[in-house]
Amino acid sequence: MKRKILLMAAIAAFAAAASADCDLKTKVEFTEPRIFAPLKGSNATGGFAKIKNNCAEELEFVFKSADGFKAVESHATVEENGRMAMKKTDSFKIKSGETLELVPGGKHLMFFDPQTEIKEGSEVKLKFTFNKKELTVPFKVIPRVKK
Ligand SMILES: [Cu+2]
Repeated sequence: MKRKILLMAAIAAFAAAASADCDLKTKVEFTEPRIFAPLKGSNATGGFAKIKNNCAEELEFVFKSADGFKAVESHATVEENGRMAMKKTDSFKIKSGETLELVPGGKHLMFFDPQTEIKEGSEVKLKFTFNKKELTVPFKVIPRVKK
């Protein structure tokens, strides 16, 4: 009987270690989180940032939603038949200690159908999940062409 209890304790300890909670707010570092202000007449725009994973484990992140936009997607840019094309992806993965760069012409976030005017200089709140835990990050709206 005693042995069984010890075994169960060991399993519980292992389970706790496997889902070791990383504090996303302090361990996931966003540098220059930004969105291009949508051009007039366009219903889509892009978002970019550098995202560093300071957690001990690999993080898989999913872009869930953005305030003021009807829909969002994560995209990678791939070459197809000599042309660069955007491809939807369900998530991005960042290894421990590594930085993912979301840049124009590379991996990026996409926003569709703004429901309100997305003004330059304002902030849009983006919701992500990192290993299924939610994190909200404000992204700054900037002009598409840097003045
Ligand atoms: Cu795209």
